[in-house]
Amino acid sequence: MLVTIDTETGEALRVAGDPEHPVTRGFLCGKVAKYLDHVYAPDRVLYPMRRRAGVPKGPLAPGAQNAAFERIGWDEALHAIATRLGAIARERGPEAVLPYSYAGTIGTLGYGSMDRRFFHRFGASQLKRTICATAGGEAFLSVYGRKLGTDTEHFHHARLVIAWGANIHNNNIHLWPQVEEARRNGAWLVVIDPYATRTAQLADQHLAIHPGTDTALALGLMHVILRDGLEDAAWCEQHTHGLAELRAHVRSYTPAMVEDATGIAANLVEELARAYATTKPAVIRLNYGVQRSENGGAAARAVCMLPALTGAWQHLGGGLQLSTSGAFSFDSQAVERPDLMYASPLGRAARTVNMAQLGDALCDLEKPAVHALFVYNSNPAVIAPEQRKVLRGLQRDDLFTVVHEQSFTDTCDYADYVLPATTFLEHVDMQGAYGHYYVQLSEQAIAPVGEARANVELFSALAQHMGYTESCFSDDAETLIAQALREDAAPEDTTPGSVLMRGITRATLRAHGGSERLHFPSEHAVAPEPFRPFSDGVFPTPSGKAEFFSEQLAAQGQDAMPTYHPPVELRTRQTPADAEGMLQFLPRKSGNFMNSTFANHAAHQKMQRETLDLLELHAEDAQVRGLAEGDLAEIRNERGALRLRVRISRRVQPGVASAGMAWSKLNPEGGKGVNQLTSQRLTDLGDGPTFYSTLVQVRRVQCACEAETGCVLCHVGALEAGVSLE
Ligand SMILES: Nc1nc2c(c(=O)[nH]1)N[C@H]1C(S)=C(S)[C@@H](COP(=O)(O)OP(=O)(O)OC[C@H]3O[C@@H](n4cnc5c(=O)[nH]c(N)nc54)[C@H](O)[C@@H]3O)O[C@H]1N2
Ligand SMILES: Nc1nc2c(c(=O)[nH]1)N[C@H]1C(S)=C(S)[C@@H](COP(=O)(O)OP(=O)(O)OC[C@H]3O[C@@H](n4cnc5c(=O)[nH]c(N)nc54)[C@H](O)[C@@H]3O)O[C@H]1N2
Ligand SMILES: [Mo]
Repeated sequence: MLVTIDTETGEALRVAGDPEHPVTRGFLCGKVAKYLDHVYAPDRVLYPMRRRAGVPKGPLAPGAQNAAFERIGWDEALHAIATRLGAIARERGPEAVLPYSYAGTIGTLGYGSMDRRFFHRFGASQLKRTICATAGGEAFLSVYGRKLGTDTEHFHHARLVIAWGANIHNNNIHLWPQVEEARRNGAWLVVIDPYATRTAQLADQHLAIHPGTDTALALGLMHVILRDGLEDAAWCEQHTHGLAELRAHVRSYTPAMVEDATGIAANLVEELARAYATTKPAVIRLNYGVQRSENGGAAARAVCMLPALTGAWQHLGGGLQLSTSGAFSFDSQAVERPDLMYASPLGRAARTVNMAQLGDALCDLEKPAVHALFVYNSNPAVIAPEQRKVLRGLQRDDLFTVVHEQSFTDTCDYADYVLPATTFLEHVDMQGAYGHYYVQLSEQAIAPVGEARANVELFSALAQHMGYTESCFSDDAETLIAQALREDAAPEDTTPGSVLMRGITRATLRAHGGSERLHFPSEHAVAPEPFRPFSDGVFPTPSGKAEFFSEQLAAQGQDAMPTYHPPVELRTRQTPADAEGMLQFLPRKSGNFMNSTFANHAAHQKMQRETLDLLELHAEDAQVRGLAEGDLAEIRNERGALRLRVRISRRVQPGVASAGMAWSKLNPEGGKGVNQLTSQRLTDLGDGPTFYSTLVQVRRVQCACEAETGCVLCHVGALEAGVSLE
């Protein structure tokens, strides 16, 4: 990204894509093109703020934060926070403190560096960061051993592109020009998604699969491929493990069985299998949508196996991309210093708490209970599953909550202290990637807005207030970057994984304008440029081959081969023709927000207006419930409830309803979002969340004063009080 600065005021005037960058190629996605709306937002957190005495925790109307919080100085804030954390550690043990962070920034330093050092040294509970990608990640690793994927820059070579649970046009826009180029050269684009995303609408074919049934489809494709002898037998023989077992395993996954499970017609399953196995190069863009359901690990695993069966990795532009993150090997031990846990008062590795079960952690955890929550890079009041329980936890009077933020988010509404964070324009950081193969250095472009401080500075300063004397707490961002890059390592250093980044330093990055391609030298196991991951048939798995059959997973009590289990939600589903029947709910990301980020900006809301605060329902499901376009519907299950206006939509299939993520406090009901409905159940692999395995009831609700005001607010609270709405 290029930032234009006003040389007189030092303010950023404009942001634009870098035309020199081979992946972004001069354009930004719609939401980031408006990034300055975020940097200079009227509700930007500018100063440290302390909750005023007596003001209860809970949703604040936009702009009301000054009534609830008072401005204080940084020193005062840090002193008070350090004192309180210290007292909690003494009284309850340091594990009573829980950090909560995710990917507000994916800068190497901002995501995890000084913060980790701080919490390790403190002895705080460790956060298991599962909220996004662990099920798919484990699935991929079980088959291939390392997260590498088809290079984004090579997708244009493909002649068949399958977007599998991947909303490329919304969520991964910089891949789109590659897909378009491939199509101009005759490629066919197939989208497998229960929802007719923009990507699906623009595709050559959309297979609207029933949610949570991808395992059956992937195994069915393998059934046809093996039945018809379309696998790459020589490649499989040499480079895969467990083909005989797989052959026997997929025998029952006939196209008819697959049709029954997935809703995709048997002849389309046959066609896709043949096209996939015979078109070269064929590439799958698997994204994380597939693994956000209870059997998402098995599903992702089965999909990942397809290119091993057809040998698609051999062809430039063929293969599969889930993530490229395994190519980056920053020195996380040096940057995060997990060894500091042994210097903490705890003197051992602290317990881990799964971030996908924050509600349970705040409400049920004992020995010790969580008494302090330190939030940064995340908005858990919105993005974590089972929102009602999360909010019940955040509301606890005896929970001390600190939030380091750029915007006054829903989570800030529950904080005792809110601290101002810089945006990535205001600090230096370094990025790896999960969609391409460049290491990037992002320079500081403008001075911090207000009194904002970067994550590194915050935790460094807090460490001083805690009295930590280790010199690592004084490292600045430049030093941390040098450590992450192993600038001091000997040239012959061959630490596993460090090979692709050898020779990349701050100096070389800066000489390359901040973005440098990983080095794919020919003398190493990974193939030389043009980089075709796994084309050499070398896999860092237990068998050294791509694994259809995993002894390792079997030893952990998992299925040795991915097996289709109908989702619990699906098993209990009644016929959609029944007004009381349950619908499968897809609480999806919004194309113009970044998870919940940007949801507070008018320009972003305007771009999102097609689905913002709307429930998308198929006409059949609406009709049996007496719902028409614009009606107020209540979506509920045993975990929570939410009211949204109905949008009759052909984007969803019968039996499926969809709504998007946004800031909950901006919802007309105030403080409720789509995660009211989601559960803390974890995925089969990787202990991830199961957002897309959610069953709901939908019914019409009448608002007594509707004629006058169209108000939904008059019923807020009625639900909780058990008052009938009719
Ligand atoms: N605009 C925008 N871009 C983003 C984000 C954002 O919030 N907004 N978030 C970023 C983040 S954090 C991530 S992890 C990536 C994620 O990128 P994606 O994985 O593309 O994201 P999702 O939208 O979660 O899921 C993709 C699709 O999976 C579909 N899906 C749901 N259930 C199933 C199923 O059972 N089977 C199949 N086949 N498909 C299913 C959904 O309808 C959705 O369209 O995007 C990143 N990019
Ligand atoms: N229903 C449903 N829930 C979901 C998902 C879904 O698809 N559906 N997606 C899940 C996924 S894939 C993900 S990754 C998670 C994302 O969950 P989060 O990582 O919590 O994502 P955001 O909502 O973007 O919140 C990030 C916050 O970090 C702040 N921030 C940005 N940069 C910095 C910084 O440098 N320092 C500090 N201190 N703060 C910063 C931003 O202002 C923002 O408020 O949500 C998950 N939740
Ligand atoms: Mo994510």
